[in-house]
Amino acid sequence: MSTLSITSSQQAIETEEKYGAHNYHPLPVVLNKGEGVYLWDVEGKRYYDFLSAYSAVNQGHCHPHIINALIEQAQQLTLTSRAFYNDKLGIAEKYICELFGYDKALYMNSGAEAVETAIKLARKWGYLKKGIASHNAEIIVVERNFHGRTTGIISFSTDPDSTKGFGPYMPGFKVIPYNDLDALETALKDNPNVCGFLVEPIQGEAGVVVPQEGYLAKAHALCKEYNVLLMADEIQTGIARTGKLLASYYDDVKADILILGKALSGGVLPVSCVLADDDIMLCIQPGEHGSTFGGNPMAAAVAIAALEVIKEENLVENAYRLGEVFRDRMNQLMAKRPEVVTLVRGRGLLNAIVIKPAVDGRTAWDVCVELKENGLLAKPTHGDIIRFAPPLVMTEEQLHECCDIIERVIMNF
Ligand code: IF1
Repeated sequence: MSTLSITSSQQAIETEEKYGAHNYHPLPVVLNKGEGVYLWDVEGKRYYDFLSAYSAVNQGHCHPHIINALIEQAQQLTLTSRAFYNDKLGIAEKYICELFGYDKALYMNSGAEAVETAIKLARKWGYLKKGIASHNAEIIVVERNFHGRTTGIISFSTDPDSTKGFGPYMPGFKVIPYNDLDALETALKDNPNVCGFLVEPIQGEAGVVVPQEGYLAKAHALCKEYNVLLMADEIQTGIARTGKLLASYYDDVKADILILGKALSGGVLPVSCVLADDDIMLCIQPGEHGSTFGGNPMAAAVAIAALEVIKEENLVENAYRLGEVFRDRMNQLMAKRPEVVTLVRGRGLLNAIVIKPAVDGRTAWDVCVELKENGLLAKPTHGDIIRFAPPLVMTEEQLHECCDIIERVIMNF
């Protein structure tokens, strides 16, 4: 049987339509090359990437330092499982612990796996250290959360598309409003069985929702008061995306459990990680948790290289500075077309604009299709919100060129 070769975008779309699950509705573009801030489609057209694979490609597509680390390790040793040691995992654990200031790291693969790991860790700590009665641990989460798509994680989602038809749901979660400290205090005061508060410092999927100044710091103080672990999901907001190494740093918060993923590998392969200090992390003992590929030598080598790029190319500072330039341009655009752009929000290079549907029914999706026609790739979320998240390696000149494209499309919308 000959292996199919894709020679046109249409052919690729038809092939996926016929042989692939229909669990996504992609923008009609078929990509076959990425480099830095650019993507190319099968026909050779070049685009600016303004999604970065949902902030997994902060370092830019196919970053040479990361790719070289992958190639070198792939030719040496790819996988041992954790049944044996390998000579890369310890280095990657030390590197990430020292970078973020924790005693221990537990590497997994997908972000959802890391969130599930954090849930198990918080529950175990609740039973062993807080004295919660077995099977009674509760974790507080917030409305419009997004932490992944496993049956456990969707159990506490408030998005019908994520939950409908996938029950029964895992118990042990309480949903409160985001950015509401009174609701958090009430939930903590009412329930001695709470072991954790799982939250995104900025809500990504909800549409880049930035909480009030000091929200995370005050939430952490409440968690401390009630002996509850703050579990920060920085899978999308971490690794320099928001103009700080972690979005938590806007509030000078060091979460009790830190959850990373996506750009931890620069988009090269799935690498995620849970960090915590010994009194929490050592609640999980040998044989109680794991994964075949978790912490494999390639993931270890790639994670180190991906984090080195963030530091060596000053991507935190670049994201902070270009984020201000971008929001300034978008606010100017909103002033010109307030009947189209009704909101601009974000931090660093994690931003979003809200699009008012046109009288003829055209929506944010149609804006994104038009942006694609003009050489910029972005995707709407929740119908009217367009998330803009370019790779953090973008130059100011490239950013202005992208803003010119967005402005041209919005002015003609
Ligand atoms: C999809 C959303 C973004 C995440 C946070 C955990 C995970 C994610 C804060 C799980 C993953 C991805 C999943 C992907 C699209 C994308 C997404 F639209 F789904 F919600 F970015 F906002 N915590 N987000 O953002 O990590 O298991 O995917 O590695 O499922 O469509 P994962």
